[in-house]
Amino acid sequence: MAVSAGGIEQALAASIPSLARTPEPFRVLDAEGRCEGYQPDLTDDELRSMYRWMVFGRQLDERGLQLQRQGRLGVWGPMIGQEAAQAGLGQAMRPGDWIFPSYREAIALSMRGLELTELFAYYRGLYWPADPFATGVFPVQIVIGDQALHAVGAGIGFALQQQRHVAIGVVGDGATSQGDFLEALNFAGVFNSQAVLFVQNNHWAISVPRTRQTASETLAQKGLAQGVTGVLVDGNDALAVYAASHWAIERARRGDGPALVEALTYRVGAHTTADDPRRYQPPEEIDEWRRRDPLPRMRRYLEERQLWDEDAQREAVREALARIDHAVEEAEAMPVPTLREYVEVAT
Ligand SMILES: Cc1ncc(C[n+]2csc(CCOP(=O)(O)OP(=O)(O)O)c2C)c(N)n1
Repeated sequence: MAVSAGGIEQALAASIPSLARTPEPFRVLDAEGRCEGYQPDLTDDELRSMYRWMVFGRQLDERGLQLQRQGRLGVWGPMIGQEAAQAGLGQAMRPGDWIFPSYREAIALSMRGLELTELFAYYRGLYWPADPFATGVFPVQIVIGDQALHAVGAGIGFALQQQRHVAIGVVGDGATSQGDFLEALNFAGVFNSQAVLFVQNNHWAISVPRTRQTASETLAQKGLAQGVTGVLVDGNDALAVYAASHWAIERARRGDGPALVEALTYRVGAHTTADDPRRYQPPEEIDEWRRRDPLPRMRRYLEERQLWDEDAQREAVREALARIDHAVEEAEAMPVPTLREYVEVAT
């Protein structure tokens, strides 16, 4: 049954007080992709576009791994299994918002306007050619958790300048144990930063499982002690992630406070191409999460609403591969910069 636009967010807002405190995440789609009661506040085109980005991410991962194995990329950090978390977040951001990412957010960054050529150039060991002020996409952060500080600082800047933009810092579960992340949360609360910290809880920080990472029952509740609203959401449910992110981002934009969104998902692939997860990840755990694959879940929802079919799927894959091939070609044609050029870019 279709309910009024924004129905999901009303339901979400009603459950906010408990969402950081219980281990039960906010969810819109059931495991079969059925929508439980309300329809999202998104047009048919937006829904299709979100899913196309998820398909793009899946193709990009496959190609990224191949390119690294062929020696054409230095490293690749797969995001397989985390596509819904990223597409939901990317869809909720607006032009003028800034994103401070880790190394596992290619879908969200592409949705915000980062050219894939620029990402490939970076992973080929060139510099970061993208202008963050043109797209709002800041360079990939390798130092775990630092980007939380940058996002919160930018969010304080937006507030001071009375600009209605929001800064989003994206980190993994492991990053939430870092001092930088916890200090960022504290500053966010004290200075009412127009920031949202978005945690992709993929259950592993390389070989350290979530259970050994922190005794906190949820990561979202880490915000509560700092006066930062926490929201726990099913990260494999693109519609729920969109609703939670949109709610948090629009609230921060109004100056009503920062938020910490925890998207519960799973790292189905390796940490990076330099890792062998077979040495530590239980195969039955991977199998269990493979069954919760966010792509078929979203696809079934779209098919049920007659917004998707086999032809659309074929076209989405074709479009993704064309985009990727074009970017590979462009990145491989980029000259290796001289030392002087490196220094000029860095300063
Ligand atoms: C300050 C710091 N310490 C350690 C590392 C090495 N390192 C790289 S990735 C990683 C795990 C991060 O896990 P998580 O935050 O959960 O993100 P994920 O890789 O799972 O997306 C670590 C410890 C680093 N890059 N920076």
